[in-house]
Amino acid sequence: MRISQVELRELRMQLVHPFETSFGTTRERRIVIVKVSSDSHSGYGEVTAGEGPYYSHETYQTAWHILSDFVVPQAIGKEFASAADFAAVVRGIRGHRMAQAGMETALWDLEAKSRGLPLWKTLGGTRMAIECGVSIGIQPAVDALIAKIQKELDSGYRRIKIKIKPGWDFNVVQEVRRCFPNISLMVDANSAYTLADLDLFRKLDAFNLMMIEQPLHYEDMVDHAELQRHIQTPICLDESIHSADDAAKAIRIGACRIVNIKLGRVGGYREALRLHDVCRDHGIPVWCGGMLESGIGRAHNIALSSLDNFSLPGDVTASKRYWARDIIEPPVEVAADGRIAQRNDPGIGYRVNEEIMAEFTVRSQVFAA
Ligand code: OSB
Ligand code: MG
Repeated sequence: MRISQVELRELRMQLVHPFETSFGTTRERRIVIVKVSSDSHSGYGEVTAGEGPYYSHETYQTAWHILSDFVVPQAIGKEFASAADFAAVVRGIRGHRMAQAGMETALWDLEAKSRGLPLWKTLGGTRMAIECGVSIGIQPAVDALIAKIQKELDSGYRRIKIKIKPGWDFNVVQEVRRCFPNISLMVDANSAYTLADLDLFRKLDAFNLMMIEQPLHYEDMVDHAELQRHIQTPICLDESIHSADDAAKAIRIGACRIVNIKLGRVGGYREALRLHDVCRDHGIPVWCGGMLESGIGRAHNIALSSLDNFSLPGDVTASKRYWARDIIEPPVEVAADGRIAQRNDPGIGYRVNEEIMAEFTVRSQVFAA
């Protein structure tokens, strides 16, 4: 496939509910969408960078800069035998993985559509339906959190993840466990703690959590290994893992027992597949993280989650939890058993509604070969 055209769009989309983590609150998303076209087909990708440099150094604006000034010029007009060859073309670009992933994932969609196959099958996936959990942000009060958890359990979700931060941790988890003694429960700290908080994590061992996600610094592995030696609850790394090589090292030093995989954080499918395989080979289960994506990013997460080592429920949920109107058709739906079924249409398997996308677009640019 030869890339004849690339279109970048910046969307502005209002979340149905604000989402609060230890690094801040998001009410409105700015989302960069990448559409790559050959002479016969088009593929779509989503940049998962945030509005500000808080989850990672990237923002939607740095991604626009890196894509429009470097990634697109280096890839346009080129012939790709496979989307896996994209990495070699942009090899010189250091970091900015979310920007790169926007384009890389679009190429995978394009490749699958060119072959007339669903993307999940192109990736080698085997899971026809994926298990879903929810990530619940920090709430104004504990009773609001308890009510939200009940609502998500009633919808069928199979695992509850709650965000924690200093001041919203032990007491909250204790109360949630009191109300829901048997649910699959985990916490995500988004790097809000240090080894000085060891006592807190020791105390959390009492609550039979599935895992504690990214408790310590966003670039650290050494302190996480130290923490893991002192607690029973498995540590799951998110922010600290950018590649298969990172994961191999984290596993070698005992910094985690579970890994969260996000396409954007690792630069796209090629690295996500390698990361998946490294974890599988070491007996480390993985699950698919979420970044408050629109339907396009959501569809990619569903395809990725079809791989065999995605054996834990991911943060991949229904469109309506985030959006009054999504940009794909049909919207992502979760069955009463808490699963999302893979679709068998070519590529990401959902139709992108260009008209709705145009309504949300605040900036666009077309690049022709
Ligand atoms: O750490 O997993 C995270 C959202 C934005 C940035 C980081 C994270 C999250 C989530 C939400 O937890 C996952 C989702 O529902 O999309
Ligand atoms: Mg996380």
